[in-house]
Amino acid sequence: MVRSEHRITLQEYATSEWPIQGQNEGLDGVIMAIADGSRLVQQQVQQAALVDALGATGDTNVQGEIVQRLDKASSDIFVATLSRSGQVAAIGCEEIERSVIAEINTPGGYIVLMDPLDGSSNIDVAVSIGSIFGIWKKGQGEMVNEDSLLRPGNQQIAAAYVVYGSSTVLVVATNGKVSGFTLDIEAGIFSLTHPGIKIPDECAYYSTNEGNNNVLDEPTQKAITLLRDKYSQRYVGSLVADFHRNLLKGGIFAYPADQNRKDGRLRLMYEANPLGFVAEQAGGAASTGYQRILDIIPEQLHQRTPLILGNKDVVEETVAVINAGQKD
Ligand code: FDP
Repeated sequence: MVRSEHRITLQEYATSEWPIQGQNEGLDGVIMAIADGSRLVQQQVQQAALVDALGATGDTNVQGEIVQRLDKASSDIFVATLSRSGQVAAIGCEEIERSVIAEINTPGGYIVLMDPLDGSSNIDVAVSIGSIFGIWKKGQGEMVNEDSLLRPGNQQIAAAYVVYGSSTVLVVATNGKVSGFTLDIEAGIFSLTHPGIKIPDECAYYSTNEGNNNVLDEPTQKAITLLRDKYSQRYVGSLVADFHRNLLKGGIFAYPADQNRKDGRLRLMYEANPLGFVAEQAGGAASTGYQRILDIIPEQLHQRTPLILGNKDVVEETVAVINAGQKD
């Protein structure tokens, strides 16, 4: 296959774009560690069935969910690459109950919260899955402990996610800039393929689990019906893949609270916050239905939240319908 032109590699982009004006020193190291880890996870995802790595470990995670063998492998891979970068003071992870604090408390450094493999139910069936990362900077000289991870999303300085789909794409958002990089699997190099991502003004899709309709309250049901009347439905069932499509094509993802999940289904610190940050940097929005996701003051590492995410106008309209209904 003939390659059209020289593309900027992630490494080239990282050294020129991050750190930004002398700030965020070492952020390039964190992003490169995520890229290194995702290359290894991509290989495992691709090979899993051939090397008998599919299926469950037999354990459940802190939320009582079944841990897939690839969940565990991905968690180990990213903890290793992030720790090796020397830039990460603490890691919070969906698969690990307590946070992982670096042995040496460095004076600078970053705090990373991650869902190492999002979309567990799709692992065994060759459907797109991904990894999600929120990145915070710790204060100069600050010693981190477990509570240091409980920072609101509006303090993130960057967020990233990877989709392992028909191609492997890494999307990185920093202040005001969202860029996508595609992995050349043969060369093992990510190159810039999606510069300056902005959510299209036009909303094409809505993504929600319609099977939950009967357990939604009336205002939320009404909001979902309005989405159904206007847009096409696309629901992969991996948040990261649904979000990626909606980011590039225009769309809204909704996993609201319902009778069975009063606090919602998705995790605040390593799903909603990072993707909310990416959405906002790309011109979109993220809400619980009542509050901006990034303004939530977290209480627990693994807390859940309702999530309405995507095109700003459509998120705002949906939130307005939910709120109007509550006042009736
Ligand atoms: P999964 O449990 O398979 O990891 O992170 C939770 C998540 O997937 C999201 O990726 C996905 O959007 C959602 O749950 C799917 O939930 P439903 O099966 O209830 O639709």
